[in-house]
Amino acid sequence: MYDTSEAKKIAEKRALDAADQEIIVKTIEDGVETAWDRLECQQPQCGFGQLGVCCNRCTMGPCRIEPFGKKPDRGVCGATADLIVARNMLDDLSTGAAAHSDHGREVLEVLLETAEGKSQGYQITDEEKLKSIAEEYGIKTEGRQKEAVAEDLARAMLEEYGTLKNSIQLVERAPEKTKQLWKDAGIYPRSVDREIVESMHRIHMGVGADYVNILLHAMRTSLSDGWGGSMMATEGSDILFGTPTPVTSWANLGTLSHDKVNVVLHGHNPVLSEMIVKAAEDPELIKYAEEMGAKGINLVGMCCTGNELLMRHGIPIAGNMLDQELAIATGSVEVMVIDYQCIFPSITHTAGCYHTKVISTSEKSKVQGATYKEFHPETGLDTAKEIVRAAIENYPNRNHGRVKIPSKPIQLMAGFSEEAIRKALGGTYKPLIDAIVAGSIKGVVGIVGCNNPKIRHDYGHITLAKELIKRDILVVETGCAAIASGKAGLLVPEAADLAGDGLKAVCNSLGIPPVLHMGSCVDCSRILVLAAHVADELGVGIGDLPLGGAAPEWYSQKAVSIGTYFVSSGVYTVLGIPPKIFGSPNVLKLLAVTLKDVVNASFAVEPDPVLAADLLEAEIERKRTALGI
Ligand code: XCC
Repeated sequence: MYDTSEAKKIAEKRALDAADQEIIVKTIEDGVETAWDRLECQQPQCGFGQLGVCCNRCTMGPCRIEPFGKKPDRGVCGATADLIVARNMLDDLSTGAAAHSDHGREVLEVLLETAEGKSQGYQITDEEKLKSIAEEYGIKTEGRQKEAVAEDLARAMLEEYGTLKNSIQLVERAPEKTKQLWKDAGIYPRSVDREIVESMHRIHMGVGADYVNILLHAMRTSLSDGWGGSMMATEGSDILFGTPTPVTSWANLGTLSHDKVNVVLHGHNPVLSEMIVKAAEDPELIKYAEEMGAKGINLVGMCCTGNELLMRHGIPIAGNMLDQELAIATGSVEVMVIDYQCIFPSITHTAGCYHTKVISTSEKSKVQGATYKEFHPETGLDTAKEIVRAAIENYPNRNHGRVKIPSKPIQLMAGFSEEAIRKALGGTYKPLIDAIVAGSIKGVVGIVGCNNPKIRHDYGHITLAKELIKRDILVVETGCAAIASGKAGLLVPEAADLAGDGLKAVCNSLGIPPVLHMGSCVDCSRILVLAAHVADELGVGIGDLPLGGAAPEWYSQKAVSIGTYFVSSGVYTVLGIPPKIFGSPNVLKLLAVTLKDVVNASFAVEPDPVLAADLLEAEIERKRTALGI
């Protein structure tokens, strides 16, 4: 057991944010295990695994390759380090692509059921977007009911998952030059499910034994995610729930309430949580909460479900990935609703230390110890009301003596969809392009991805974002990176004071923050669309633009897919956590060097965020010079 000053020192090492530190101290005092404790218990982590040279695919193994040039240099089947590393990477990437794309499929299924009049509580909110995407798909819109158009569109988009036409419609949004590069390299994506299934085939023993060929398929699979499954998740959600527009709200664990029923919405897919937002406005349920002694119902988001609700409704966001256990440890959460992805399997163990109930809602994502309330669109609103009722009924079980909630939530601005950014610029990207040409904005970097207890919570995101804006580089963000910036106060127009003179002047004239929150992780597709529009206006490929990407604290297979579709689309991307590829110098060289000749972008690994900013700035300068600006 630690005394309080020791606990504070530990908390400072673990997290950057003061509100997080306060609750980390509480976890230590309460004896509640967190990811940081589990990481310590895992030390030393397996070196073979970290280098990616461990193969556990078949029962001739598991095998591992000696990384320093000695024996064994092949697995039992004969696979080399190059092959093992490449197959492992394709496996990780395809898992991530599958997660994004399957989420997209579920959104489209709700769109279809809504169009057919079978869902409960849903409606088509953004008719303009419905119409414009339907037109992209060649669906007739004139004189037709929105439901009829939506039905055709949902079917056409669902068909993309296994389409026989060997192309995905939304991929057409990429600039001509970029698409030609993909065709020349043989990585033009053919369908969403096909690339993922083929990945599983290719990593079977005795199929692909050429690491280059395997990595090319990894690029194709990632493109089917970014320009396919993820983009469909974003667009389908916008049609159903509205395309985000700028909104102000609050972030950090201080968004939890002392006297209201706290419901935390955690995961990725907004289809159920959208109904919970409706349910929480039900006067009968609000009255019920008051009868149970609370002052109302307080919804807060977490991770990307939180981002979806923040972007569209301004629901406050309690935190990012490493905050999930901390939220529960405040002792104030009646219910944590989980859908899927990035939910610690131990979450019910954490909840068991307090009165919190975990309610799982997806058949794919059941968790032992959680209450399971299966979600179906036909009964979406009823299920949502049941969940809110369960939270209200748990309020009397809150032990107020064990509650600690940080006092100061931080204000933020979110809702910067691609459409909203374009509108803020006056309807065209010309002002942004002019600012880039004039050098007042040097370029744009997308900071995306997760938290990872291997790096001080939010330190990588915040240090990099501050460093870039100081250098007049506009930052756009999604996922846990964006939440980190919210907590750190970078998502408000006043944060422009931290930017260089050029960027500061642009932000002040538009009234926007220097770091723009563009949404959840599937909304990295919004960044692609933005890049495509700018490239089209200039008549170049995405790879020609002064853009960069970064994932300073990534942990997830989904981030492998995002990073790879960024690079494949032409965006140089710096990773703060080394990927599991260092056991193969050939794979490393291909990803960090050779790819530049193929797509004019590559990966880099740099754990120090200040040095990462140097790399990104140098690459932005390289592209500016090539453009003659
Ligand atoms: Fe998950 Fe999307 Fe990563 Fe955050 S950023 S830890 S993947 S919640 Ni998506």
